Amino acid sequence: MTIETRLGVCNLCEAICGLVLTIDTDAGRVTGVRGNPDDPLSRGHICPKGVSLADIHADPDRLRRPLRRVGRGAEATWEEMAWDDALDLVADRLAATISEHGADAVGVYQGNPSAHALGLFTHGRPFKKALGTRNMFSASTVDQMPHHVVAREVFGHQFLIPVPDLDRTDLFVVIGANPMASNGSLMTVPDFPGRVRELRARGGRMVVIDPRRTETARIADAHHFVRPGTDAALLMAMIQVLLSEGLARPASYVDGLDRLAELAAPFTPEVAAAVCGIDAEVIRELARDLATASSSVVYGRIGVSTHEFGTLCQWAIVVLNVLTGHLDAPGGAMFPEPAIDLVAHGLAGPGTHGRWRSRVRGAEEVGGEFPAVVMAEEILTPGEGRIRAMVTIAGNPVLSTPSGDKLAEALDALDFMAAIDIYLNETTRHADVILPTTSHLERDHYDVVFHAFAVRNTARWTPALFEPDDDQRHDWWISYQLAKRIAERLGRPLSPEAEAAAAASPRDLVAFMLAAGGKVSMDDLLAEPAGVDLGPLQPTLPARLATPDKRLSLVPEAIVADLPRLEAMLAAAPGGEGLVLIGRRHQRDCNSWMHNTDRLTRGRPRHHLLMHPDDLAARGLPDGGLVRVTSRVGAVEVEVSADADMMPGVVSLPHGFGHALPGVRLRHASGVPGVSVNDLTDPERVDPLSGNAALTGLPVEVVGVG
Ligand SMILES: Nc1nc2c(c(=O)[nH]1)N[C@H]1C(S)=C(S)[C@@H](COP(=O)(O)OP(=O)(O)OC[C@H]3O[C@@H](n4cnc5c(=O)[nH]c(N)nc54)[C@H](O)[C@@H]3O)O[C@H]1N2
Ligand SMILES: Nc1nc2c(c(=O)[nH]1)N[C@H]1C(S)=C(S)[C@@H](COP(=O)(O)OP(=O)(O)OC[C@H]3O[C@@H](n4cnc5c(=O)[nH]c(N)nc54)[C@H](O)[C@@H]3O)O[C@H]1N2
Ligand code: SF4
Ligand SMILES: [Mo]
Repeated sequence: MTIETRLGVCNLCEAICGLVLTIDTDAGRVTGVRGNPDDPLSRGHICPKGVSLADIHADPDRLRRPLRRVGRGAEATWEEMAWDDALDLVADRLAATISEHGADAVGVYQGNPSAHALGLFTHGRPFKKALGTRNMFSASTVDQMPHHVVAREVFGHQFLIPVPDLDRTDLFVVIGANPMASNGSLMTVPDFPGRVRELRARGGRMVVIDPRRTETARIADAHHFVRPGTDAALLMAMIQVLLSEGLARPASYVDGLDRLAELAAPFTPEVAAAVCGIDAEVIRELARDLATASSSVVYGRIGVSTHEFGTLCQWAIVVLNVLTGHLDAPGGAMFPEPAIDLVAHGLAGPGTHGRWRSRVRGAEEVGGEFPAVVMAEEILTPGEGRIRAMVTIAGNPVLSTPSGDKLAEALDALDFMAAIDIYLNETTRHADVILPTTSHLERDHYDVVFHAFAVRNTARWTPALFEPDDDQRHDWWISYQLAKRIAERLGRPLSPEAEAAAAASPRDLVAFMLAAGGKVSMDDLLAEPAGVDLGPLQPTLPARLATPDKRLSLVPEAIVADLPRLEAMLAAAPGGEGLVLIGRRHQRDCNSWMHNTDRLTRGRPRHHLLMHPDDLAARGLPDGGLVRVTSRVGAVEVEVSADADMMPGVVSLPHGFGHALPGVRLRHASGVPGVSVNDLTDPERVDPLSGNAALTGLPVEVVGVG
């Protein structure tokens, strides 16, 4: 047995931890995984998921060769195919669909791991271009689309998103995020627990606003329960306090203060308190603390993005950081300067909105895509322009998008479906062909996406640890092959330039983009495999603003036009008797997949509905009993657990469960497949400005079963 030590990377979540792996090179097996203490960003951090990269690598259920489905549903069987045959079949069917029904008859859904896989990032475009469809969807509209809308409207570019300068802040206010479980999002922050310890050691404070006393709330200096869905009122009230008390000190390049004061005036702390459940005095104090701390930053994530007022919330968060004077200042909200800067190099456009509308409900295009919530209706509603073929790329929308059960039915109504995925699961089982990519330890990695959201500027190149088998293929090669074969069939072959770019390896493209950035070269990265430290975040405004006049408007019309809807919500005063449902994440879950590794699934089941003991008692429900949870669109039966950490009136189910489907080969160590919360979430509930699904704050009823 030859044991070698090599450096690797975990790209399962946004923390992008550097790893040290020991490998039995004869057996092609990982014998140990730990955090790399020399990594300038992750500093030795690792979580249980990082260790389980070894399980994914060894998993016999991970797909390595293309599969073709024979039969449907419970009767389906799967046959392996040769790559050429599989690629030709997919290209034939997609090209035929386009020729017969037009480009929009093909829909594409890109899932979360597309943002984490270098090859899908570097080579995704030619494939999508070859298809030419407007029916693009992604996990972004069940996640972070409000951030992009706000970035585009306020900073002039959809990817200019400031992150908390966590390592230097004195006051960190977390609204609707649980980085102790998630390891941070739109805030690449490996070792969140260690960084919070340091924050507190230097006398700083963390305040959490969340309808659940989360793992993050438990280590905070203060936690306030907020009624789900009402944060926009809370945030507006904090803005109102800063402006009415003369505490605002925005930078000289900021416009719109007077208009903002007018708009914020009705949202007094008393008005907000009545709906959000946080005392008016607490709201005032928090606003004052933000303004008077030597540095402070407000940060909000899934709990205020997947929200009926997602864009208003993310806008108000930016506005608060501007008003306190801590946007673009050390310890505030700052813009990372990645070695590959998609914004500076024009590699990504500034963002678009409303160029076209979806066929059935007329939802606006945002950033080149439609809301994921319209997928099922676009497949099922007859007529010109119906989606007849789908491609999913590293996504599991049956479990991750609203009314996933209905989407599953819709997928069966397609003429053809292909999935680029490493597992047979709830979504890919509907595909006619599954094209599996090499997986995490078998491919090179540079994090083009998440260095751009990191709390420290670093860069790192990580070569593949294992050679793939002869019959495996990289994601970028698959994308390129599909692009080429479809383009040929449609009689418009790729141009020589496009062909050259698409045929270049991700490594070549990274080297090229690094050279364009001029901060660090591929050679520098090869010489320092643990990662190159480019230092703490630096002020970059107004130079880096992408607005035409290099000024920042606090009151973009496209966003403030939504304030009357917020006022209407306040007037309707939610918060009656009914229960509302929120989600949750656990450190050992990874959205909807990885529930087949023993390491991550053993121990207490994590899929239960959590409910405050008083709410259980009021309904005469026993702790641990089976309950039926019903929403406007669906119902699930699941065990309920009493949990005093829940805000009364609020219940919680995690997403990504509900694997009990015929034909899906999953080994559940816990033996419990759980239920899918997205059989309850409602595709009609969206944040209208971004098209993002409003997953949180869903009205539900809970009754006992049996
Ligand atoms: N109710 C509710 N729903 C939610 C959320 C919530 O908080 N509550 N969160 C939302 C969020 S933030 C997100 S990002 C979405 C995620 O939604 P999705 O991206 O649709 O779902 P994932 O569970 O991430 O599915 C990832 C898929 O990619 C495959 N995969 C994994 N690694 C690779 C790879 O390297 N290459 C390829 N080709 N495939 C790979 C897996 O097998 C799996 O099929 O879910 C959203 N849904
Ligand atoms: N272990 C693990 N890590 C992950 C993931 C995973 O599935 N598992 N997924 C990754 C992905 S794709 C993402 S996008 C990130 C997400 O990262 P986070 O946003 O940090 O993750 P969540 O745990 O969903 O945190 C959302 C919080 O919002 C709260 N909340 C719900 N509704 C409301 C509301 O109306 N108002 C307020 N103020 N709070 C509310 C919830 O109680 C919850 O604590 O995590 C990433 N990291
Ligand atoms: S926090 Fe865990 S899952 Fe996220 S990158 Fe680090 S090891 Fe991987
Ligand atoms: Mo996400």
